[in-house]
Amino acid sequence: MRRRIAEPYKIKAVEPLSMLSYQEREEALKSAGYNTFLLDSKDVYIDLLTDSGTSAMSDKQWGSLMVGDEAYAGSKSWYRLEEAVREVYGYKYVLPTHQGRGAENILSQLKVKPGDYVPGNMYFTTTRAHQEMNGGTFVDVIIDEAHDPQIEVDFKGNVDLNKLKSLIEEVGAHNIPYVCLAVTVNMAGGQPVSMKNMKDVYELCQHHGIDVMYDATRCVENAYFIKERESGYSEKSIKIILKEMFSYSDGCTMSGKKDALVNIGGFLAMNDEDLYTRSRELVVVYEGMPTYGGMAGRDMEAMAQGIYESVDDHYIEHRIHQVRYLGDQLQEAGVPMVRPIGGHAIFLDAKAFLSHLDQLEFPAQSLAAALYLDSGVRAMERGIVSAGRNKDTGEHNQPKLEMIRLTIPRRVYTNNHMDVVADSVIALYEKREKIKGLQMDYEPPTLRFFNARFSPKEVSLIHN
Ligand code: PLI
Repeated sequence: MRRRIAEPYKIKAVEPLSMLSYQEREEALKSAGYNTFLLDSKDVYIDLLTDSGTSAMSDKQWGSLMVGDEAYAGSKSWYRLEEAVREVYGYKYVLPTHQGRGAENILSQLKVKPGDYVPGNMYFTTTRAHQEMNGGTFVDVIIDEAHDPQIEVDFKGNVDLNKLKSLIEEVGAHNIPYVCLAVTVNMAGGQPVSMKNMKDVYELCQHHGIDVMYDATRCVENAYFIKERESGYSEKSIKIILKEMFSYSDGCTMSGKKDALVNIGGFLAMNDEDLYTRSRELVVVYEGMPTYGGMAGRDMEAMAQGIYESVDDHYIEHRIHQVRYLGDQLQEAGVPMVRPIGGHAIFLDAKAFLSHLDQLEFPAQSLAAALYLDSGVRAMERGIVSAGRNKDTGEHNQPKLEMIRLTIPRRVYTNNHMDVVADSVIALYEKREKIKGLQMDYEPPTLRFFNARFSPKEVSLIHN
């Protein structure tokens, strides 16, 4: 008999949820222009917009806030955070930043120059933006399978070594400041990279004198997939696996808002002393003193504690299994989604779900709106709206992947909440042809997905 995995914590403080009626949700959706980014949190029942900064802190983390040292310089809390990063991640030098993109800014400014190429296993929006703002060109070197939602591959986040080798041959190693390796890959559906692939990438890069910098944002989730799927790791602890992962890199950027179990914070870490010295100078310009970097002392205390808790084997086992618990129910009901199920979210394939809609009727936006209307669950559009317009032609970019992301915050919801989400998605899938398309009434010039407004193309979004 398969044994179930329950939450490895009990609940000490509760936060009541809003439970609006269908009519109230209809009103809220209308005033938000059918865009889930514009909904007020007070109108949302189960919030799966993002796993970023939405984690629940533990009693120890809340307790640690009281011992936060708010000194402007040389805060004790900074030294505790530095020690936690050194111990768990293994890098020699650490600098605090207000969140992940703060670290990306400093790294890109120091390493990327005009004409450079930055290979990566798919991109993340802010990471690529910083590389491009410094004159670099991002080059996707992820395996082809990552772009196909249906192909089942254990390590769909892996780098295709042949793509990387060809790029090095084509542009020369001196034009590649570093390889940016994300563990796991958010935009591919939270897909992991294997230890072997990390090692191979590192060896190839060392041979050519190219640095490997990880985007470590969801590194603990990646470590769990290695434990589960890669031979030789099933008996090893997450802490040991993580240390080995980082040994195949020269540094990392980190958004503490995900795997470090805090609501704000990040860091930049590296082994090279010269890069550290130069980064310290930019931290002062953009983030604050190198002993707080945009965080309050109490934030640093909470992150130090969160880093230790994140490598607890029971915590991460439940985390991955909770995402899978939701995904498995949807998969059994035949709901189309990115496979295999990744670490932090379920990505529904809105193109297949609402196959009667044209991509120009915004299927993912419509599905996210319909889900909110049906049950108050908030998801995020990752399709044609997020992809924006072509700079030259002004036409909509029509991405292959038209998805909504059901992102599971860490330690926040129980499996009963996952059941409610599954019931709603399945109910919508059963009456999918009744869900109609949207038209865009207001389109902001940049990052339109945040503020765009829509309305149903027909009388109502769902024809009940
Ligand atoms: O939001 P930041 O600045 O702390 O982190 C930026 C960032 C970097 N890398 C990756 C892989 C991310 O997923 C990421 C932020 N992700 C957000 C906000 C998300 O909703 O997925």
